[in-house]
Amino acid sequence: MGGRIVTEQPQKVPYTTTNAGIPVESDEHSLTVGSTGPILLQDHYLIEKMAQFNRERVPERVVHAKGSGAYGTFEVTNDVSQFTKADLFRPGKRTEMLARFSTVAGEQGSPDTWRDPRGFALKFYTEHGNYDLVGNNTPVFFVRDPIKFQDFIRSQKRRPDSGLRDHDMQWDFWTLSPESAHQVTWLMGDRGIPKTYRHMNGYSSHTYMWINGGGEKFWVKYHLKTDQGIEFLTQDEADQLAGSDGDFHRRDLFDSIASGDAPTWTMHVQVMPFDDAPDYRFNPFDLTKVWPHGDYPLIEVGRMRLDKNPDDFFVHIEQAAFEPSNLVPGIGPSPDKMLLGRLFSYPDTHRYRIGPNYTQLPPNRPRSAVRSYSKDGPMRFEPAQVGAVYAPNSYGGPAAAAQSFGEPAGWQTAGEMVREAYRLHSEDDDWGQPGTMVRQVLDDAERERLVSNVSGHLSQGVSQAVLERALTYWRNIDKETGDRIAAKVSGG
Ligand code: HDE
Repeated sequence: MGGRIVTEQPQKVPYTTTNAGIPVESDEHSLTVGSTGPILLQDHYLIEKMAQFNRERVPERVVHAKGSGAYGTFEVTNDVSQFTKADLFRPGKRTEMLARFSTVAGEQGSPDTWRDPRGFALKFYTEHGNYDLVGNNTPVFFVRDPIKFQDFIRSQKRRPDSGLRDHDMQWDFWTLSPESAHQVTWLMGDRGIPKTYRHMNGYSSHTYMWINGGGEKFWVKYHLKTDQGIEFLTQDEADQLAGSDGDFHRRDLFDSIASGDAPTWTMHVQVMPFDDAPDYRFNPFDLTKVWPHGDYPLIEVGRMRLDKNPDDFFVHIEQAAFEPSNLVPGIGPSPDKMLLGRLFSYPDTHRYRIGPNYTQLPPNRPRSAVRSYSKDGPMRFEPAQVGAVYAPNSYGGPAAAAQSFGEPAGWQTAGEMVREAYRLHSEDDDWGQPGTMVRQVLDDAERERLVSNVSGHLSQGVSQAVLERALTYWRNIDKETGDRIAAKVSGG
């Protein structure tokens, strides 16, 4: 015993317990027969630790796997009650909310600064249940039909043979899907790598319906403009950061909020009168198009502020379940095919990824009363509403109140069943809006970076046939830009 070093007394901390709250005997030594073993099956705590560890993961999101989020508040700053009766947009109203920002194609551990659209998912805990606005940092998307989404995503993720990402697959799909041109132009420009999550805008992208207190309907698109200003990273800066700090955006968001520098965004909407839709110059429900602000100007709605970090990332952010089908009274879907596909897909993915009772978990639990007739299932922990477990009943169970809230949907439909692209409006083409963006929205320096980003991308593993198609694709968007990309790719 003579040489034993006496260390400082450790600080007094509470005792460790098993998951059942029972005090455990050691954090460091399993129970053995003698000091050389064997280990005893009665060491329940050891077995619990190993078993729990094996079950620590839920499947990562099939897209948008890497993300970061925070809680905050949305406060209405303008009176839009003439367009919607939704309680969260009532003048002066404050609503608690959750936001999650993400990259799309990378896995959970992938670098934040890879070129990609960014997810911009919001959940508002309203008086009438959760309202989810699940958008991106760009106002358009690569495809306009949900039947193509799975193929699109596979072309952006990893090859089945090598497990590598592959620019040839990406350009092959894009150039065979000209409707992607507008989104690819956004992606290859500065918006493809925001400086931080705080320095990007959010968009509903889709058109939604708003319904006012008198039952009048409007079509709307949401824009959340960053109050921090839009900033971006160059390809070189992003490449450096991908190596030195893969969690750069996650760290920035968490540290900003922790240091009291809460980021804010101002929400605006574009509002289209319901009857304008059929004769507008392009299909207003086409997700590959924006509505020019000259036609439908921005109207301010309110401000969102993110000021509370999660105290447990897995509980609050990994298990956060956003779904475009969460629409509250005063807000409905539009006939956008992509949106309608998404109404099915998200709750389906949550049931698989998290479990059928995912709405009882802290980030997903409505702050308003839940009186649904669903019951039981794995990990259910909130007791069913007392009264009755079936409807209709004569024992005081809840009864639906359609008359008070009104049906959320409600546009007229008629026609033959068809499988076809939008083609009824004069400007339902694929090249017009990206061409306008390149020529009229971007300045010289932005166009220069676009040319450099595209040519750099095309110079990495793209086959000759796909490369030629890609040059035609860019010449279709804008002849001069296409020629400049061609010159740069061939070393000019
Ligand atoms: Fe998503 N998308 N998506 N998406 N998406 C998912 O949901 C899907 C689309 C978006 O932070 C998944 O929980 C289909 C457009 C965001 O948790 C999945 C279609 C837009 C997030 C899914 C689309 C988005 C997702 C993966 C075509 C922008 C992350 C796991 C019809 C307007 C939300 C999950 C978060 C996540 C399906 C297209 C945005 C699989 C089928 C367009 C921000 O359900």
